[in-house]
Amino acid sequence: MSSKTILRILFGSALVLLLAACSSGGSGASPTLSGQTVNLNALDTFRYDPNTITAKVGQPIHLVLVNQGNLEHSFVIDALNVKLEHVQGKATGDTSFTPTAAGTYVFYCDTPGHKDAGMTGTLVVNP
Ligand SMILES: [Cu+2]
Repeated sequence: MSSKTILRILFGSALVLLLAACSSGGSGASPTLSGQTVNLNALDTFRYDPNTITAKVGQPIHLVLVNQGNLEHSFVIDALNVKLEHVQGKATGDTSFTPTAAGTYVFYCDTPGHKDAGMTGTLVVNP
């Protein structure tokens, strides 16, 4: 093995270690909360069931949208950049997100006309 090769190997593993250190280092402060899975039914009557979700700041939410109808539905929270679109009739889609600030957030279906027809709900994030 030439010394050049050894150097290359050393440099390579240093880089890997650096990357590992970067990706495992979180931003710190927030306590680790166990996540919750929320099953939300989307209905062709332009309703979600349930239409209220309760969570805590820093608690990961795994949202499962179960489309019980035949129309395409979606789940969008603009303020949290959550967008789960094009869930076809009788299909299921899912997304995960973690609210970082307490508050009340509106979620809605962005299939044209559905929000106006009342397809909205509320996510309550407690401190
Ligand atoms: Cu919809």
